[in-house]
Amino acid sequence: MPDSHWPAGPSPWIMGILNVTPDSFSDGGQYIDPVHAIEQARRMTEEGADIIDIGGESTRPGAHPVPTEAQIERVVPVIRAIRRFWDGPISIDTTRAQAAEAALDAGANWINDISALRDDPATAVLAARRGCPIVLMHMLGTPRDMQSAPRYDDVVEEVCSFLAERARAAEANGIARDRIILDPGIGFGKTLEHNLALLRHLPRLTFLGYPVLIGASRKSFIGHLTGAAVGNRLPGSLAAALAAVDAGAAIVRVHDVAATRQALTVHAALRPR
Ligand code: HH2
Repeated sequence: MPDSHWPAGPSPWIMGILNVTPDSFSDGGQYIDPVHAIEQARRMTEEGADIIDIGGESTRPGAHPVPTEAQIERVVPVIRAIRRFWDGPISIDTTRAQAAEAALDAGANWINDISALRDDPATAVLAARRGCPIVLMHMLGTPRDMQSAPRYDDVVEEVCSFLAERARAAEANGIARDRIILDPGIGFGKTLEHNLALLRHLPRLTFLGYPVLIGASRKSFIGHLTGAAVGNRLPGSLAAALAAVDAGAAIVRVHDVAATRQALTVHAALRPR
């Protein structure tokens, strides 16, 4: 029987980003008005998004936390409106259980927790109770301080061990193994070299046996490699998405859905059969 929590088609899946925030790093303020947010969600579903990821709090380097109530006020009306025209997966990007629960009650059915259940232990209980897919992401520090000289002895090994441990903790809290998605957290407490190592060695993460999500879209490492400003990083974002899919990523989290869909379609057609 099809499970309505997952997209209908096979992976790789495109997760379209909807930041209902005034200050996100690449589209801050564009969708803080619910009318614009709902239009953008509709556009992304028409362009081929498999999942919509809605956040009411920016996690860009240096960002301050947004009170849970404010997150709820931003995302709930938008989720309700999307549910009137779309029945695919809607993910709530939050680390707070109360915001996640309000979003699930409004019609969301995934949780995207960039703290991997460390920020609010109640999120694990909620995810277990609701049986929803949950993204566990690696981050060193917090958005406020994560980019101040991040250090690892072996970034790939440390990120994989951390995520394996968080997946075990999730399962110990009653979250089913087949609901867990892992994400190395590109740009979250990582230098250019750390991000590149994680992307180059992605099979070491997919080897753990969970679906892997990669969020590389428009991120700073593309600017560091190419000099492109944040609004001009689509080519680099597409290259990163294709490389991630080649390395086994099941989900790419992107701002530019139509372009990513086209790139993935051609890329899939060209793969040796
Ligand atoms: N990246 C961002 C936010 N949430 N969630 C997951 N699972 N993986 C990511 O890589 C990820 C994420 C940051 O990007 P964006 O949403 O565009 O910006 P902001 O946090 O400034 O709203």
